[in-house]
Amino acid sequence: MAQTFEQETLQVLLRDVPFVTEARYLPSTTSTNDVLKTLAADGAPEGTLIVTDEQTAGRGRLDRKWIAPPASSLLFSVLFRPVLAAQQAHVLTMLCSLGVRDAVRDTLGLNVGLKWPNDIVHRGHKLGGLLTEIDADTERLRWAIVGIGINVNWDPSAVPGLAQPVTSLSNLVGAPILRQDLLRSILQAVSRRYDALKTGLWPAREWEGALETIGQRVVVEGPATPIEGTAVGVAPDGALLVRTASGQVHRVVAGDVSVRPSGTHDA
Ligand code: BT5
Repeated sequence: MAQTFEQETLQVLLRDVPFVTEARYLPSTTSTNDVLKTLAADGAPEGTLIVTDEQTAGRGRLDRKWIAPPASSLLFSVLFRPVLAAQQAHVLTMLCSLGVRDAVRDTLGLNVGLKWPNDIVHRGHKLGGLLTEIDADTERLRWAIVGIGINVNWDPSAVPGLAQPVTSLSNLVGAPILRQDLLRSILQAVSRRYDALKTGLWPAREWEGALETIGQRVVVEGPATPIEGTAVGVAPDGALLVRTASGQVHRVVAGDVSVRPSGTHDA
């Protein structure tokens, strides 16, 4: 029987990417993170991948919405079962965002940057985001899901009410992009980087080097009083180091905070 386009794509992923153990394509779903959470709780193996063409409840952090017209974007989630403590989970966001960066460079010849803690950007314009969600006991993670959304073949710049300037890969390269090649390349890069992590190679310095945030004046807003200062680096666990006017360096952990350049306002 003839295979659908999606089945062929997924089989290529299973063949070419050692990390991917099971792959499922859903034409439309609520949120790939939500689907994978249910599978993770039921014991799905590390390397399970969910890919969709449309989300009816795509999410960012703090239940913010992730917007993507049908078939315009890469929308997928991958399951990790790493030997890590809960407070180390951010390393998975680091390695996946670096994997996206590798793949965009390798397949499109384009250098994208990152914005602390979970954005893919190009000169301050957001083109993708990662949503890492975990389940853990006191000792270690039971699972971590990294959901990735990337604007590929659409122009998001006219969407009202977004928190920062936005763009897409097709806007940047000036041509439509084959999403399946990019997806395969991202998963291959993530697979390589995850193997490296397992041998003890922590990607914090490389991630810091890719962050457009470093050197910028920032305001960190969260549950506590806002901190204003200069982003001077990241700690090995991914915490942002912000030096205030008094010279004191604050550690800001990824979580319920937003970082914006000083002098601008979040929508
Ligand atoms: C993120 O959150 O950037 C993480 C987005 C993760 C989406 C993926 S898609 C696959 C998987 N399944 C899901 O349900 N989610 C993941 P955050 O840093 O909180 O940013 C959210 C903010 O980005 C929103 O409040 C908007 O301002 C903005 N935004 C929404 N859609 C956007 C888009 N397509 N491009 C750029 N910015 C967008």
